Amino acid sequence: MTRHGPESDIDEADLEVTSPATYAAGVPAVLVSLERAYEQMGVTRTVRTLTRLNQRHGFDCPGCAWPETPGHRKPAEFCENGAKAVAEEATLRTVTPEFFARHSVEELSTKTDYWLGQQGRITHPMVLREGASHYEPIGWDDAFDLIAGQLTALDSPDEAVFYTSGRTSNEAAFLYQLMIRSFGTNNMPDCSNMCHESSGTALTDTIGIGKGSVSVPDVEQADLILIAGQNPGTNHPRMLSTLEKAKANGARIIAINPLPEAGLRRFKDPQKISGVVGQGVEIADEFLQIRLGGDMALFQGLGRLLLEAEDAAPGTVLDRTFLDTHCAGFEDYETHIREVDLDTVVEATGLTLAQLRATAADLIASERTVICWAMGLTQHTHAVATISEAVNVLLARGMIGKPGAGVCPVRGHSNVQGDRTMGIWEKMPESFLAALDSEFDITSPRTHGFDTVESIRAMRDGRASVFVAMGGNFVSATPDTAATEAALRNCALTVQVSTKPNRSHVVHGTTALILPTLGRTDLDVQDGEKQSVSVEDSMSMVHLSRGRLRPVSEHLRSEVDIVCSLARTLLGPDHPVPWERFRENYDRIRDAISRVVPGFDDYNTRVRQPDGFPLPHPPRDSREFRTDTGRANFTVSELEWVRTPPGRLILQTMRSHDQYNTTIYGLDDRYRGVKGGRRVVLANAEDIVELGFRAGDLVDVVSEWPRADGTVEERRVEAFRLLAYSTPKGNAAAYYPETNPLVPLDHVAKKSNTPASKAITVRLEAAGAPESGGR
Ligand SMILES: Nc1nc2c(c(=O)[nH]1)N[C@H]1C(S)=C(S)[C@@H](COP(=O)(O)OP(=O)(O)OC[C@H]3O[C@@H](n4cnc5c(=O)[nH]c(N)nc54)[C@H](O)[C@@H]3O)O[C@H]1N2
Ligand SMILES: Nc1nc2c(c(=O)[nH]1)N[C@H]1C(S)=C(S)[C@@H](COP(=O)(O)OP(=O)(O)OC[C@H]3O[C@@H](n4cnc5c(=O)[nH]c(N)nc54)[C@H](O)[C@@H]3O)O[C@H]1N2
Ligand SMILES: [Mo]
Repeated sequence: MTRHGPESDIDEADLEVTSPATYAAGVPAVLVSLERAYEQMGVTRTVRTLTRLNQRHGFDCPGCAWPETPGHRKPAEFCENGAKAVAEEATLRTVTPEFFARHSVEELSTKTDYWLGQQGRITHPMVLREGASHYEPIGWDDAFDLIAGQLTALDSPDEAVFYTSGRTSNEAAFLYQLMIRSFGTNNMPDCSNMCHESSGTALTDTIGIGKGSVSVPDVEQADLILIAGQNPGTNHPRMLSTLEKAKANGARIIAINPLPEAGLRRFKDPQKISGVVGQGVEIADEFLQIRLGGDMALFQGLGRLLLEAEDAAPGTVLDRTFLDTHCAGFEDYETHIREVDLDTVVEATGLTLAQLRATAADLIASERTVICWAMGLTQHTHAVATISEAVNVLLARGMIGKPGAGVCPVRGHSNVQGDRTMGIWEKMPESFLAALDSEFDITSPRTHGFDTVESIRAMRDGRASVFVAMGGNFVSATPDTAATEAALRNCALTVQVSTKPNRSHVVHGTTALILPTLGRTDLDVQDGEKQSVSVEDSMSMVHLSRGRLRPVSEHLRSEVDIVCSLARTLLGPDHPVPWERFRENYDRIRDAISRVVPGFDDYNTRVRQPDGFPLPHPPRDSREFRTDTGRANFTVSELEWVRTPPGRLILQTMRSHDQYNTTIYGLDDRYRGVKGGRRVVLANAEDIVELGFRAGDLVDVVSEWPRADGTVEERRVEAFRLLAYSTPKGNAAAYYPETNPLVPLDHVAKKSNTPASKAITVRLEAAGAPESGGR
């Protein structure tokens, strides 16, 4: 089998393993953020950016989607990883036409995403012409002509695919989907397909809206907070401050995770003296070290224990008034959940009956419960059912639509939720399309488009041949790297609107374009006027973001500009949408949005209020549930969980502390004690011995995927260091994107089609055998 993908980052001699940290943030976090910032931006730019981060009149952090605390903001409302994200974007390093002249695409394709990203910001639009070995500069107008020419030559608009990553502003996203629908397709895959699609699907079916129902003050007031399948210390560090406040108010916090993540154990707020010298705060009161994919069983088991407690003390556990007034399907749920076998729950979760009973008791004692979750719940084949079971438990106790209680899917990209609100979705509802059509006098296509996995299949099979990406790194972020790379190479044209080089520039179609764009931190001036954009956070708050930094190159264009200019070329001068007027002044885009998207009335005025404004959320605001039954729906699902076949492990693919998705900041995972390398597999010490290895061994990881005909499809990554780590038996963990070659394209969540990246069946083989190509 041939080695796949770029060379390894690891210099083996550098890989160092220490015991995992027991606290998050604190002094090392401050030092790391300043160090990274100075290194990339220099002192002046560092001061200018970090003091503007998440401030009113400043820019929204391009890190995660956790909201700013409303009302008062600390002078430094950011975290270590937010500062790293900013440093990456505001870097003074540049990737110029000379860079592309020096390095052939073939050479660049041997580099890792880490190396590529570290080169800096792209300064000029670049083209790779058919058969050429190097990217060369191209004028903006020529680039738009090239794209428009290829798009209009297609037999059908449905042969084009338009991807969106989740940093794109509301204004750019709205115009982008408007251009795509005007062109005639709904092929709009986005990063959300790989992220919280399972949450959106489950929540829309159960409570009638695919967004979280709590605000920051709700979390702060909760009695009980369950945090399942989420690593906030690394991925949402500002959430720890909210949790710390909740704790100070008396909240009990239960972490549900196969790994003892540092941020969930102890948090030192670097902005408080106590955080510097003290021991920090124990965030989690209880840690349920659950087996991968065991959460559905957990919530079903908890449901059964709640019903039993209600039997023992009728009228004390279930919220009968809420059930009678607002819910549908409780009787079916009750019948089904009474049959749940607790022994199976114990086996599926790896938890003890005592832990289950204690958690049920906590749920019963709490008058205000919040359940938070992220990728540990959404990236499983039974993710939608799992999240629906979490909702069942909350509904039974009346925990939606009252202060201090509710569902809290914690979003990833800073505007991934806003992009959806703006219409970036392959299956927007008729109400949205009708409003769009009447505002602009266009006819949007009604057939659903391709999501991410479907897009890969379509390009692979030749059903789509032009790929345009508004941000992101499709090649590295999507599953089944070999299949995805083949799919993109199969395209006639691939176009990436990007800030920095990544693998999606060097794995390309016959012709390829890189269009360099402004980021959040950059000053955006159109026709002499400074422009602001807006974003929606994980809790449906919309606010303005304005960059201040002088762009590293005069050739960069804003995403809004790129969309408007391309649209004018593609759709012609007579198109009814006033593209040029939109480009000149983003207030005009917001005015149009206010007429199309519900909840945005008076957009331009309200978005200029100090904390922005909240979008309506019927369950949260008035216990109104716009589902098929007009009520909050209980869900009945047959229990599914993940079994480990003999001699195999179930592998989750996750983030280290030193990366932003496919952007790798460095090679250390400080909290987990892994330093100087990313090609590692963390496994239970007993498993390592039972599988015939020793900790420290170099292994190949081979995933196994059963074909319909009974044979097994294999995928392999080579030369990973095997490390003993605290995780349930039968489970293992490794970093994404390096392990994406292992994720089979068809291994997806039911209903949401999200790649099941947290449960891959693998076996380990000794590396180094000549035929395995290991090092
Ligand atoms: N610094 C930084 N911040 C980020 C990102 C980043 O890469 N870097 N990415 C952003 C994005 S797009 C997203 S979506 C979020 C991601 O935020 P997370 O969802 O926190 O990211 P992951 O690293 O995928 O971590 C998944 C967590 O779930 C646990 N887990 C895995 N499987 C299971 C399971 O079956 N059950 C349970 N209970 N737990 C499980 C893992 O051990 C891990 O703690 O972060 C956002 N913020
Ligand atoms: N195995 C596995 N796979 C996963 C996951 C996992 O947990 N495991 N997680 C999934 C998840 S949750 C997500 S969200 C996806 C992430 O998928 P993507 O969103 O596609 O990937 P990113 O790495 O966030 O994209 C980084 C690139 O975006 C560009 N960029 C940065 N800022 C801007 C900007 O302001 N504008 C523009 N136009 N471009 C910009 C830069 O060129 C950078 O290289 O990955 C998914 N893939
Ligand atoms: Mo994400």
